[in-house]
Amino acid sequence: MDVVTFGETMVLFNPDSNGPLRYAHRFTKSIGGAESNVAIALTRLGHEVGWFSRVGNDEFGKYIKSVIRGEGVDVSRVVEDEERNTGLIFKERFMHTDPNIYYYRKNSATSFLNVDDLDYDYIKQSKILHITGITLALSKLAREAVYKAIEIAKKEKVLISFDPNMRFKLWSKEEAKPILLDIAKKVDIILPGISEAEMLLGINNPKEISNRFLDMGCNTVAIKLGKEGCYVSDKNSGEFCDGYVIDKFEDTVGAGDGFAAGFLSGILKGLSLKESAQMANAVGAMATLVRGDMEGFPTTSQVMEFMGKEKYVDR
Ligand code: KDG
Repeated sequence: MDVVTFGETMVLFNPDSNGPLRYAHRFTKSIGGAESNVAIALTRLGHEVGWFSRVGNDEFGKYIKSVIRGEGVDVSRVVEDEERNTGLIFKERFMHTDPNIYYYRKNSATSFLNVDDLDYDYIKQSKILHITGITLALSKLAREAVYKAIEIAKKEKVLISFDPNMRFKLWSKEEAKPILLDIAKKVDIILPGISEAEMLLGINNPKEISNRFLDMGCNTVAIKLGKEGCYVSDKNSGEFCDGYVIDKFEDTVGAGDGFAAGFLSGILKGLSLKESAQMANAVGAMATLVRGDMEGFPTTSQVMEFMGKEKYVDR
């Protein structure tokens, strides 16, 4: 397995029309979850990926498993909870801004994800363990599971990648900050957005942010700068990498996960830091071209074409 990741995936109801949710009558059903988004994106890029979670033993839990399995991600370690329901997520769309997100995930099955749901050998045999701050925010149990997974990965020399993925609807800045900083000290690769990094460190200069994370013990830092691209660094180098200009995007949710997948894919394929950053920017940008959190992730040849590195023959 190239990457193992875990966290909450919810059934996502995306209204077919714009405007306040109370006036939306038709919805497109899909799934949303930062970690499964990364898993799906990596699979499209040709990697072997495992995702696990605790879902309800209900129709929605079965739907999530079947969608993610259908994408080619291994879901063999997903636990079905007999007592709690699968979480739900609704979007509310407006033309001029990012969608509003409404969660129905309090006390969901995944918030009962716990250390007993971790399969030691499953984590051990992967090259990268990818975790996000969302799982840390779900509950004390889920947080303990993240700490345990990190412990396993460190013991078995599995690289750990971490996207802080701040979700202020799940926890406050005061609660999140010490925990996210503590995790940042334990991981190899950190992929914060610039505003998340600013929230964590109180500085907004990408080079300084990056140095701080490197000093904490991270080996690789990729700071997402939105349409400006990213700043990537390791102990030997640091550079800005331009983003792709998207004139008309459909849905920005999932772009950060596409970025993470593109970056990890680059690392797994042995690309340079700069090339991995370009791949990350491209996959992140392409995620915004399609409505839905994971539908827009490209295959390798699609992303190559987008980056101008391969010619697509359409007929
Ligand atoms: O990163 C995108 C995810 O945030 C989205 O797909 C849903 O996991 C989700 C969340 O908690 O918001």
